[in-house]
Amino acid sequence: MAVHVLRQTASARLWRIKGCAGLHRALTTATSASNPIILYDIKSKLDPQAWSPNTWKARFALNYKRLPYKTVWVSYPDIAAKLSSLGLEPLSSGAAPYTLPVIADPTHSGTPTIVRDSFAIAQYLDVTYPELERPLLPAGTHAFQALFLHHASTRITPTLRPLLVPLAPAILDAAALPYFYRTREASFGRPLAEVRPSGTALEEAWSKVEKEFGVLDSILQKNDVHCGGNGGDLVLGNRVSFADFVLAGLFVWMSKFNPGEDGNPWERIRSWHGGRWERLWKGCEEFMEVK
Ligand SMILES: N[C@@H](CCC(=O)N[C@@H](CS)C(=O)NCC(=O)O)C(=O)O
Repeated sequence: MAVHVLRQTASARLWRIKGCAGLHRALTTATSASNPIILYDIKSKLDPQAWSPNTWKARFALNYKRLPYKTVWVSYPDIAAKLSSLGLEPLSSGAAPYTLPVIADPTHSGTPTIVRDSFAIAQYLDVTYPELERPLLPAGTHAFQALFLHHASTRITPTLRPLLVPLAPAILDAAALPYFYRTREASFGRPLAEVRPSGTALEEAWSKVEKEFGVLDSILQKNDVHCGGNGGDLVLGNRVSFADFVLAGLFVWMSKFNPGEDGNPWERIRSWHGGRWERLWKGCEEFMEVK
């Protein structure tokens, strides 16, 4: 079970998951409609702006818990400075040392609690607001939820990245573009214009995506009644959890692009596997508000 570690800086209390020594309640929060949680999300030209799959996981979590929050939009090149000003240090590894989502939860001391990373945010919200009785990580499923996130991040997202990342400049704010091209070209090792396949290679790339969703479909079929499951369309069957938001975050991300040659990515996949993904989207639809 997660432990919250609070480190006080001049501007913030920082909440971190560390080890598994026991369950702690976070400090008393002062969140209210007039003093909401702040969700830092990545700016875009869209209306509403929300598009990033990772920050959507945190937005789904806040909406599901019906917590008051408001979004502060940050352009890619400003993320590092914004998070440093909140007292966060760079992540020790990875190409992007500062990432969103991050939330700032008001406390009675006036110093907000800062939480980074979507899974840590889900843990924090469950620990801090148990009275809401809407767990993102229902008891007994913590390791499963982490495994599900790991599976999606290592098997599904990598098949989508070459198809979707090159489309992002079309929806980003102008200030983000030089940063986005520089960092993404470094990560792919070639110009972004050369990353997205076309022609038969494009269809092959989509086949890889379909194959990975097929693996997940066969796993989720274990929830069917004839397999002894409860028969629902969500990852835990008939109960919403963080794992659904991992997938729904990817679906919302896919829905934001219109590449032309191969159509809207979400429109392409929504009917795959007997409409499973469409049904999962519907199960999460009531938590898609952008505040
Ligand atoms: N594991 C993290 C991943 C967060 C992440 O990679 N966020 C991306 C946006 S989707 C980001 O902020 N990147 C900043 C950058 O590329 O500079 C989470 O789920 O919170």
